[in-house]
Amino acid sequence: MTVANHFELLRTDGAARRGQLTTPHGVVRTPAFMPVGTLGAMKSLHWREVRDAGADIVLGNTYHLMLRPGAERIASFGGLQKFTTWNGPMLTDSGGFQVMSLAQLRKVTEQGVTFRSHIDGAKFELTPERAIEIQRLLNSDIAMQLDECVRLPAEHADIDRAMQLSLRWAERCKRAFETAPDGYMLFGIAQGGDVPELRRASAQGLIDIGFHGYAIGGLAVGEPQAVMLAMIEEVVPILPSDRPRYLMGVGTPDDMLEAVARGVDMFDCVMPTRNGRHGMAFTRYGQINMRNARHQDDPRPLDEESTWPAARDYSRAYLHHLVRSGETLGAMLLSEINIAYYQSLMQGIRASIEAGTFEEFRARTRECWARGDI
Ligand code: PRF
Repeated sequence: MTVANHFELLRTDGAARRGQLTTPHGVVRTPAFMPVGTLGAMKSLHWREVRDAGADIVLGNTYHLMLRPGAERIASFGGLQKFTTWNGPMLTDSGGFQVMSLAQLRKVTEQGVTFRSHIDGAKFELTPERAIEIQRLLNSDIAMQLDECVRLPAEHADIDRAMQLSLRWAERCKRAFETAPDGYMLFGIAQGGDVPELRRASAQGLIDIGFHGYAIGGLAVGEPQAVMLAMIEEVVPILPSDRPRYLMGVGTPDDMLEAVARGVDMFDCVMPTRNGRHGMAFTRYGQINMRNARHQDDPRPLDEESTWPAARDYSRAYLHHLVRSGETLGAMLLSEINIAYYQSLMQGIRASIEAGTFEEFRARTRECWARGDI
């Protein structure tokens, strides 16, 4: 059965792609960065700020939301969009990856994964069918298949086993998703670690099943950036060019720029918000650690040319003081500044692809990062 397509490729520039994905809750301009609102909240930010910063779509997590407040409860409020007031597109991760990093006593079988909640030890089971059911209850615009991601480095046999299991789960997820209304999407996730032939087999297996979009998982899990980029280069040429490609859990601004240059359309990462809460600022001149004492008498803003007010209005000395004092406002300001930087980078990428000048944009952006903060 053919799978409906909600992605439109508007323009390419080299391997870089400018597109748009139409979801039940709105249009997503790609390349897109999805800020991570794991628990139905963007840590330290108002939804208004997330929208104003230029995000079209945000990410939520099956694992966290099934534990608290529970998928059925969110469904009774009309889904995540209504529950949270974020009235735009939402993608939800399927839970397997978070179970592996957070839950206790987890066990993977053919059937699915069983685990104990990291909150109160309660026992749960997540099968491919339940992962889809939960994401439907959340009213997620884009659901992800349940998969198993192995951390690198890993043995070939383990990578192979997890990749094959993920393919069987992909098939079960596809079947479970068949009753979803038109417009809602399910993405498959390619695994295969750092082994080129397993990566290709995974991508081909997913295409044979057929999805609305294709994610590349199992990367940024301990391997060097060069390996990650090499794996993207293995998978992208196999993927259908008329479907969106999503690199999961990535990454730094540099990772995203390089992945776009290789044909990736979507990203998500906790880095801008998490690092912001720890005193790190992302700017056009790279990452700046605001805890550093060199900022304590510095009257300059983080970036006087930024389109984001907080990056222009507050002195580095004040931001340094807030971070050092553990003031909530420090985490709030750096989180919004970082999300705004990530979104402005994506906006710059999109505009340059449209203008056919992505390579110049990439070179200029890299030069700026290399110059550093002076
Ligand atoms: N699978 C899922 N979610 C993920 C990953 C994955 O491999 C990654 C790996 N970078 C981040 N988030 N389901």
